[in-house]
Amino acid sequence: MPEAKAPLVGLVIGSDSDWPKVRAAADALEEFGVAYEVRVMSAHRTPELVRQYSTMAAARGLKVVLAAAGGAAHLAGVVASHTSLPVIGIPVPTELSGGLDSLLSTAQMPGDVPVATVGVGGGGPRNAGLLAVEILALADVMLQTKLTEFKHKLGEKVGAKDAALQHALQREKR
Ligand code: RP5
Repeated sequence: MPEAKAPLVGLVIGSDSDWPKVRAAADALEEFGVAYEVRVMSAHRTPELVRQYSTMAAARGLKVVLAAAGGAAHLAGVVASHTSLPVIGIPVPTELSGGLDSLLSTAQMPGDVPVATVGVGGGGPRNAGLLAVEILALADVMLQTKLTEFKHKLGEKVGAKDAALQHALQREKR
């Protein structure tokens, strides 16, 4: 059996209930072959664990931390308070205005403690994974090449959609 690669990205989630809502972040990392780990820990329920994990993250070889939480979502901010690694916050949708609480509590950090926050729901979690890939690609030529191909394919997909729409519109006119 091949040895598992050491994780470069840590994805921490406030609860196991967050996993289905944010696993697109992990899927994006998989797509680019980036090694990652997923851990459940809570800024409120297990504050000491969050402190230990964040403090040790860089020494363990992690390069980026993704932190997903919902409601009073302090997880990303607390992680960022204990590490100088880039932290990407993923606000998890809730019943309060679709997750406005999560969005604001993740994004509205005070100065000096940055958390790069992605959108709540929709493409947000996937973008968090992709942003982590882009950060890693700064020092990884293989990842840069994969990202270039990825962007190229995006362009092709949009081009195909445009062509299909033009075709459909022409048919409607006939
Ligand atoms: C937050 O509380 C978690 O990130 C989750 O979004 C929310 C609810 O957690 P559970 O009660 O489902 O464990 O800390």
